[in-house]
Amino acid sequence: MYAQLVDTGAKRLKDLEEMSAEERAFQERIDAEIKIEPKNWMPDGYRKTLIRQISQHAHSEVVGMLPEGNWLTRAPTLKRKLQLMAKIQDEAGHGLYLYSAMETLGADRDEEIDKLHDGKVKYSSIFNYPTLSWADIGTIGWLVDGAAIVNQVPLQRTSYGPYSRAMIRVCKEESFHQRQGYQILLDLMQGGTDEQKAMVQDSINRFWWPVLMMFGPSDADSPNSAQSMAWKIKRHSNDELRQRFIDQTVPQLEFLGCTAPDPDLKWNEARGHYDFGEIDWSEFFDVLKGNGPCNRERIETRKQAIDDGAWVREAAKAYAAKQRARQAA
Ligand code: FAQ
Repeated sequence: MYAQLVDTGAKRLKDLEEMSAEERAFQERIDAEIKIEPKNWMPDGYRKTLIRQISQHAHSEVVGMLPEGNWLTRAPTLKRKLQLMAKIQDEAGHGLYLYSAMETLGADRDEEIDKLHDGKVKYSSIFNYPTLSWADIGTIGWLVDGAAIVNQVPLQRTSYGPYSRAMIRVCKEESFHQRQGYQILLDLMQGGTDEQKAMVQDSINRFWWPVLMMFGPSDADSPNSAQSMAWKIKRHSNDELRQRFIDQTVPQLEFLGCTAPDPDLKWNEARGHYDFGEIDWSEFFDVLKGNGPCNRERIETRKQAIDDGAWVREAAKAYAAKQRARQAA
């Protein structure tokens, strides 16, 4: 089993015999599907990879509140506003579970957030695109949360216990997000004016390709995948999950009565999957470098939120100090 992983990995991974006793016990535990817990011994690389992935994931949840937050004051009805508010609050909660899971690995939350604000670490590329119409709120719920679900369902079985348990809870909430997004689009497509239907199609046209990029670079260009899969942090490759998402999503797209901006998208009977066109990876890497339409605005908004919230943190600290003094007296 382990030998197979070694052979398929892009990086040369060690054989069991080459490992120290600690490393071997660790890998055997992973191979036996026993979760790694915070107090267990783990290789430095495993810890670093998890801190990288979980912190990026947490930052994505938090920055991901901004595109939808843009429409809170303009939601078309009170019901839609409440649903959107609940969804955005869920994303804040996901960020908190994930930062907590990251802290169990010895990382410091404030330091990791500083790295985000200094542009030293990444968050999901998708949140650097603007939300130009109300239909974008439906599209984000349906496609962005939909892609997040496809990526996160296997992460429920990731090898690190706290991350896996956080994902179980997150996935339940993401399902509601996906459905509320799809419902927004269905209502617009089934009961809307021609203008509203055009707004939905325009939104799908803008989000389709960036959503496919969410799964990360193609397998040949994914430096972390081989090791992360050997450690069972990732359970499937980026391309496998991208294909799964497309296969699941196209029937929903057809039911809506919309199309994807991809002339090569078609069912391939022999493969049992949809074929799709070339992704423009230069756009993806450009967004990662900070040159997407909203990168600068997103980070500035997050920094401003930290500054604006300083008085809350100070008040909470003063209150806690007072409580401690009372208890000590
Ligand atoms: N954006 O070697 P790989 C959500 C980076 S869902 C930016 O393949 P890996 C819910 C990658 O970090 C979104 N960077 O890397 C929501 C690496 O750079 P590094 C968050 C990306 O880690 C919905 C480099 O490219 N979900 O927030 C992206 O093995 C609506 C090479 O890539 C997660 O984070 C990208 N799309 O695989 C919230 C899921 N893709 O660090 C609000 C957990 C790749 O070496 C509203 N993460 N990169 O400098 C994962 O599953 C993995 O980290 C992948 C990337 C699959 C994203």
